Amino acid sequence: MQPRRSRRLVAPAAGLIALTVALAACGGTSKDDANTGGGAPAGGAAATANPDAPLKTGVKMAFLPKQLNNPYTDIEVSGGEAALGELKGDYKLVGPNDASASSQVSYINTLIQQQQDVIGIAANDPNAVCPSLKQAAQAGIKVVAFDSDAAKDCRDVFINQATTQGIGESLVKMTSDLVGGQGDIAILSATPNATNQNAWIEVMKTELAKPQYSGLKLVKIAYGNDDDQASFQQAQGLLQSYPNLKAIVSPTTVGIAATARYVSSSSYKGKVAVTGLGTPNQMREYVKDGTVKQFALWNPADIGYLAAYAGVALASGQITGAEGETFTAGKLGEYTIGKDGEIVLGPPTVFDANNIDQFDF
Ligand code: RAM
Repeated sequence: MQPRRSRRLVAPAAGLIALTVALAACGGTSKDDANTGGGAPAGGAAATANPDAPLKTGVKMAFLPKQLNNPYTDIEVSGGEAALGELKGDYKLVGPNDASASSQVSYINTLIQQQQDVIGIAANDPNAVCPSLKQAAQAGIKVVAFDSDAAKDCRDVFINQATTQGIGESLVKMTSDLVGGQGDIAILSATPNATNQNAWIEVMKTELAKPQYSGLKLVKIAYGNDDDQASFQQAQGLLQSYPNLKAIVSPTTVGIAATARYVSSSSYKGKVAVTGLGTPNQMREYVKDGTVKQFALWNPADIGYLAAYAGVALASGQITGAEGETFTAGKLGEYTIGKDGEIVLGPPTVFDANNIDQFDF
């Protein structure tokens, strides 16, 4: 469930808090549907790993992120490109401009026709992509889910940025700390079908039910669809509809940046807390102007990097996706595959005014 040795994703810095790595839990609104496949890897159910197999060169790996017009995506796939450069593989990037449930299906079908060796996918919906991913597996293509999981029987491994439990816990704790444990809060999420956001929100709901958070009331979960304008409008709508709102927590880099932009130029600045998951470069100005006190993330480039190493290890027969298998991911070191093919990158980092200038992504 955890990497063999835990490490920070970014250089340690004063005031930086490494969040607790806890048990991982996958799932979300569609999790019951998504998990019915028995957990067999898409293409490797009967295969046996050969840990001594040399890594192949020339592996063709295509990255299919949630959407292309998202700065987070650009950072993620840059790590994949760097890793495939190190591995002498063949990097490709394709993807839709929106993160709607079925927007990735036609891309998967094209990648099958192109006979890619590995597809790396951040699934916009755990199930909508499944039939195509199964066809890819039948064609001998390895499937690495990263960032946002596909249903477990439709991929070989899942690169999780941090444990789902740890991310959900940290989102609630940051929010509670910012509002002194009291008041109405709202979540501004990505799309309603996103596997990763839905899994984090489930953990948040469980956390909010605990006695230490009894002063917090979740009044609304809104969806900005990982679209900047839609997220901006949703933030505005939340603040108008819920006059007692004390915080908006947005577990998406698009949502938190749009919320911070709205709040920073409104009368809510300094009165309503904004937190969630954001990139330091997008959030810097809102931390500097006092709109945002703290937020969290991991280094997205490391997700793409780890996904590429996992993909080439799969294509080389070094791993099959079974629990307990190990492989080395270049500069990130050795990883052990956890339950249900999950590979956890490492703990996220909390950013604030003291440390944000030490990060550039
Ligand atoms: C957005 C996407 C992505 C998520 C980050 C935190 O960029 O929804 O899937 O991991 O936010």
